[in-house]
Amino acid sequence: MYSTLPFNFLGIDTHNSFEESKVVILPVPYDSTASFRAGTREAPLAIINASRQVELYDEELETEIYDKVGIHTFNEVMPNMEGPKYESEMIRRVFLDVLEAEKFPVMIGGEHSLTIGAARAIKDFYPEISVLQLDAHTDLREEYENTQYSHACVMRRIYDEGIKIAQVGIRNSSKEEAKFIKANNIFSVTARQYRYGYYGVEEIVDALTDTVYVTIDMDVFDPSEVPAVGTPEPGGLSWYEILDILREVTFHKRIIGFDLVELCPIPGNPASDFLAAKLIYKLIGYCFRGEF
Ligand SMILES: [Mn+2]
Repeated sequence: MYSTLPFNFLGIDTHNSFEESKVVILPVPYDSTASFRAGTREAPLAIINASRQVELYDEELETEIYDKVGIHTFNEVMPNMEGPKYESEMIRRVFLDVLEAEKFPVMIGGEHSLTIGAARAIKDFYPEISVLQLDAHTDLREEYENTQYSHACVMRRIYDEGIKIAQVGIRNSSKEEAKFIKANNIFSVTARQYRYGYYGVEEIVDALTDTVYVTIDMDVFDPSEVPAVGTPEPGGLSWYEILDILREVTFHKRIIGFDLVELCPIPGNPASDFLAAKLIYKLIGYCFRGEF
């Protein structure tokens, strides 16, 4: 005897159709501009694989989240080989379709440049959107390695759209980026400032508009918890610190979608993949808990 689980996020065989789901998972296996360890294109598959081991009952929210909201998994979005500019335009159109259908998009990257397309689509629907970025890097470069669409430029492109941004977990920034942050008064909190209490969740909430998109670069976590990233920076935030931020922000703001990017799976070491899968499920639960 053997049993099979459907190959979707969580391996669920009910509450998974597009029609009955509020949440749509968008796996985007794309990396082209990674600067250190490549391989984020492997992440969507690894995370979906790991998600099939995630317990459906959430011990904190005391419910089976999927059963309340419905979670539909899209087929992988085929990469556009013309380059990250074209890829982000394609992601913009995918997001427009999902938002048009009044669904809640959850993108699994892939590299961080994908978020440019997501933010542009979201701004069409929600002009007053702000973006909460959990990341080790500021990603505010004007250009990197001859492209304005590098993972290192993602937040600069989003800022250029006139979208308010707030970043937390930072511990790596170029001199130019640091200047840009000061000159434009951008809310940018380092991991150290957060860990030692110079800034708390309250300030993060205050820095955002009422409608928020969240982008999680997995290198925001400490490499002891998430070693599987392209650029493992020491001194990252912990599972519980990240959950505290997300719990509070979702409590006070309306989240209209999120992405999780830059996981770079290490074969034979599924801990990071599993953490990513569980984080996605938790955050879906936080975003919808008011409706349970
Ligand atoms: Mn990033």
